This record gives sequence, C-alpha cells and structure tokens, in this order.
Amino acid sequence: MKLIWSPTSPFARKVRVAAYELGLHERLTLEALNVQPGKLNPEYATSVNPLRKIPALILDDGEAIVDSLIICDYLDALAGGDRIIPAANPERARVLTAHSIANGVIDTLVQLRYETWLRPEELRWQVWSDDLWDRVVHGLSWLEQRAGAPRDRFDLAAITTACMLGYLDLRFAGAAWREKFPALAAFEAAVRDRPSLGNTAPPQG
Ligand SMILES: N[C@@H](CCC(=O)N[C@@H](CS)C(=O)NCC(=O)O)C(=O)O
Repeated sequence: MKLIWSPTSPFARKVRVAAYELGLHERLTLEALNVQPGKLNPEYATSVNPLRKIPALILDDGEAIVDSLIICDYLDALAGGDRIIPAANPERARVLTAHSIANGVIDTLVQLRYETWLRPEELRWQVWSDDLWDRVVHGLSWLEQRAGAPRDRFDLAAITTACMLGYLDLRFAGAAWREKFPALAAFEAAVRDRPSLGNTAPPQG
C-alpha cells in the first residue's frame, strides 16, 4: 500500500501513527506530495483526491482511499478491527466524537497556518484569524476536560490528540498551551515516548 503524505502534515502523521500502533507500518510505502492552496496538482486531483488533500492511501489494486479517518478505519479493519476504533457503542461514539474534536482542531490550525503564513499580509482578515484561534482554544478546553479520563488503549481519539499537540508545537510554538492545559500536557508527556509517535515526529523548524 502506498501512502501519499508530507512529513509535516498532522493528518498524514495520524495515519502513520495508526499504522504503527496496528503493526502495519512496514506495509506502507511513502510518496511525498506538496499540497497547499493555490497549488493545483492536476494529476493528483484527477486520479486520487479531487479535493487535493493529503493523506491518501493507494491500495495494491490501485483503489484510492482518502481522508485520514477513513484510512485509519480501513487500517483498523485490516488489523482485525476493534483496535483503535471501538466496534461497539457507546465506546465507539465516545472515541469518534473525541476524534472529531481533536481532528477539527487540526483542521482549524491548518487553516490558521494558511491564513498567517501563506495569505499575503495585505489580504489578511484579523477577525477571521481570531475566530479560528477561539475555536482552537474551545477545542483544547473540551479535550482538557476529558484528558484525565482513564484509557485502556491508545485509540484513534488519543492518536489524533497527540498529533494535534505535535502540530501545535511545530507551527504555533509560542502558544504556551502546556501552561493553560495541564491535563493535555500530562497526556502528551505520558505518550510522547511511544515508538509510533517517536518514529513519525515531523522535522522541526
Ligand atoms: N479531512 C482531511 C483533511 C486533510 C488536510 O486538510 N490535509 C492538508 C495537509 S495537512 C491538505 O491536504 N491541504 C491542502 C489544501 O487544503 O489545499 C483528512 O482528514 O485527511
């Protein structure tokens, strides 16, 4: 299977962490693609993902699976199922809801990154950037309230939260989130040394 990715994409990292946790990482080959608004990547848009987002998983028969949640779900099933995404409710809904919040924070951070790094300065709208940051803070508060809850596995919600915090450190180093969200800081310290996270850490800088 081929994963189309980039080394700094938090969504691609999430898939790679999931693959490590599921013992499937050696079955993935990696192909880098540079994506960003304004870069049309016409071949990728035509043959893989019309929305031009990474990651995408290309199966051995050429079938393309897109969106990190769907790829993680596919990998979970390939590993036997019920490993990182619980099969039964209410646990399934709980994990997928927490995944949605952490994933939504990543989505918002990526938008903010485009706003503050890519968009020409004279075209920036401060109200929009402040609004996006407000969503990030509310998302972190939501996750903070649940971060201390006992976990019996490193599930997709935990994987996505860890990748989200890693992306905060990578792109928003001045955010000082550890002081404001101590339970998330404790969570990050507790999971940081997992090989799945260590082996997928983005290049710094
Ligand atoms: N919902 C998608 C989001 C993926 C996503 O936004 N990826 C970013 C890179 S981190 C991207 O491809 N951005 C390119 C663009 O929006 O033009 C997923 O979970 O896979």
